[in-house]
Amino acid sequence: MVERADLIISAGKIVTSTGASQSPLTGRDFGRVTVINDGAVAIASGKILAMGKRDEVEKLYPLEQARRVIDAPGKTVTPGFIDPHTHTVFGGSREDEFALRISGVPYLEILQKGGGILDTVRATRAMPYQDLLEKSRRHLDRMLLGGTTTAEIKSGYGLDLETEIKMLQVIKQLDKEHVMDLEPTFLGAHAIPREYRDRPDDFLDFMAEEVLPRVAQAELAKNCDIFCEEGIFNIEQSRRLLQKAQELGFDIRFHADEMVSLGGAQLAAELGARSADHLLKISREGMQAMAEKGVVATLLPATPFTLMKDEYAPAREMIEAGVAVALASDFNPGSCPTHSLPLVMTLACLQMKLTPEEALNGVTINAAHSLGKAGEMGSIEAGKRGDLVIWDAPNHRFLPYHYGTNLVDTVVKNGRVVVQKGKLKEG
Ligand code: IZC
Ligand code: ZN
Repeated sequence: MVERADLIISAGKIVTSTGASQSPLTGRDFGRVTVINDGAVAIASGKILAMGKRDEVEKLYPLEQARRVIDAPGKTVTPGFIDPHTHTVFGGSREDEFALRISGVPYLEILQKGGGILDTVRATRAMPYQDLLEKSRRHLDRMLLGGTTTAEIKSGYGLDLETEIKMLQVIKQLDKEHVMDLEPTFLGAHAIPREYRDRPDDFLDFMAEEVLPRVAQAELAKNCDIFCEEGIFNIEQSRRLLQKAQELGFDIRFHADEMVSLGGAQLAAELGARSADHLLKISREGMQAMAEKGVVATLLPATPFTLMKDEYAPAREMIEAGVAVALASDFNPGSCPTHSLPLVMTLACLQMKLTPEEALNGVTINAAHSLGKAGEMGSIEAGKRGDLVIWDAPNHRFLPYHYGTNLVDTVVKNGRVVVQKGKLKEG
């Protein structure tokens, strides 16, 4: 019996990784994509039934039987983009800090003086639940309009029990209400709040012994993160919190070796973390350790761009060393206020010398691996979720090349058209 498709999309080009759902793409394979000219994708019950040449797909799933057909000649279809590192839930905004940084004040100095993250902590603590929910929903809408169909979101602007839980509840509610899939991460150890300024170890004990178990018990987060950085939390403190999190069943992913080479990459390998993120200052040993243990390096090039750095993560060296590289936005109100993964692709190409194919795999299949979700998303293959983007672009290289303009035409999430002609579809 011929199964009926709910949706058939045909397009000038379909571009996706194939056969990489078991383990992330590394080395030369990281630059490989399958390009199908005059291709089609058939979707039913939210899942991909088939992808291939248009005539072959249409033979299996006749057009006249499909509930809906979208024909996009001259356009390019990719998997829905996946953003595996964001801080999307927060109160307030920090454009004054932006101006300060332009005048030469460093990011960490602003934080040490009680601004930066601590400024957002004040605003997030003060913001009622419903307002925080609506503000975060608007950010998700903007991500979706830019082609992001799944995002990880961290807590970390509460730094107290009540507000950390409030943030995680917002993420949980948005995961239910918003069309995007959301992956919650507990980042209670994001900074040291003023009330613990001279007692960082007491703060860490509080997070590890009181807050973390409550989060686990309420099943409010799947992952645990920490800002492992000079002047924030050191390697010993990070190991202590992350080990405790593992005992409680959390997956580990954390901010590592961003500004100072502390050995965060080695710690990620030692603990068997799913991902270590940023890594501008990763050492050779760190790369080898991560490659051996299969820890994904989630790189965030829009952050050094925003912080006006001359240095980016040594992506080419990591790829040569066999490390799996994924890309993410780091969307947050301070060090990276962009929602745009296409912009991240551009920066990955221009500043870290990724090829456009590597950049595409970085925001799709390897991003899915960074979240442990590659079995269900990250490529256009039968059985995976029907998460696709139709780009107003003649090919995939156009995406990082033609930057600063939103090229999204249509977004399909779980088989449903949710963005049409660049606009959100209501309801
Ligand atoms: O709000 O500045 N780096 N955390 C670690 C951030 C940047 C977010 C922020
Ligand atoms: Zn971050």
